[in-house]
Amino acid sequence: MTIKAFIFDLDGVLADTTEYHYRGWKYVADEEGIPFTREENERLRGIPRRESLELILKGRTYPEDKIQALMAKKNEHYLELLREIRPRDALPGARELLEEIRRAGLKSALGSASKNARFVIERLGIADLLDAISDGNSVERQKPAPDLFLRAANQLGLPPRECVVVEDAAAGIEAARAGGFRSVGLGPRERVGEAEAVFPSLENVKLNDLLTALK
Ligand code: B16
Ligand code: MG
Repeated sequence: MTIKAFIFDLDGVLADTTEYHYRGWKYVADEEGIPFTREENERLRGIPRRESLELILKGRTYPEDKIQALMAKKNEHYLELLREIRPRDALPGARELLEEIRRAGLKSALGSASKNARFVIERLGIADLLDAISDGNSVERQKPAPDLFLRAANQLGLPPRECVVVEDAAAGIEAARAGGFRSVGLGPRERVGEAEAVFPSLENVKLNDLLTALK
């Protein structure tokens, strides 16, 4: 089956924002006196804001207004850290691959759980290389539901089997498979081993490497 498009996750695939998400949540967790480590943050990859907070709270029950306040505080802190984000913060290989995909006449879309995705791609200077954008504001059901990627494919006018989802999170690979997409995982096999093909990152990865791995 011909591959006509790639749907990229943002955080951990195109943008080096994982540490900023960690620091945002760490700030909130410290204020609440809740232990929160980098290792625990790893499990929040691809997980939307509210579900991330629920995982951090580990069964502690807070009233709704407090939940809203903590999410707002994390986001404020995250946005503060993002003020410094520049084109050089695109992950190695990301821009080159987007450019190569465009030159080859294929399409690229964004499929990110983040509500800050548009801001980030503008700041990275890659918005013009994306033909469609689906983000945390676009659908109700987030990853591991396939809705975000299905919407992106729909925007591109392509069926899922002609689109490759590129993801760094287990929840994202699960979403890709649930939607009938081809899949590429970035990172350790323990995390993204369910993908059809796995690479450590996009560094030095050419379009042809992806197409060959998916044959
Ligand atoms: P926000 P992705 C995800 O983005 C992040 O991996 C995850 O850590 C974050 O909690 C989620 O976006 C929501 O982000 O708070 O900015 O709406 O990996 O799907 O691009
Ligand atoms: Mg991600």
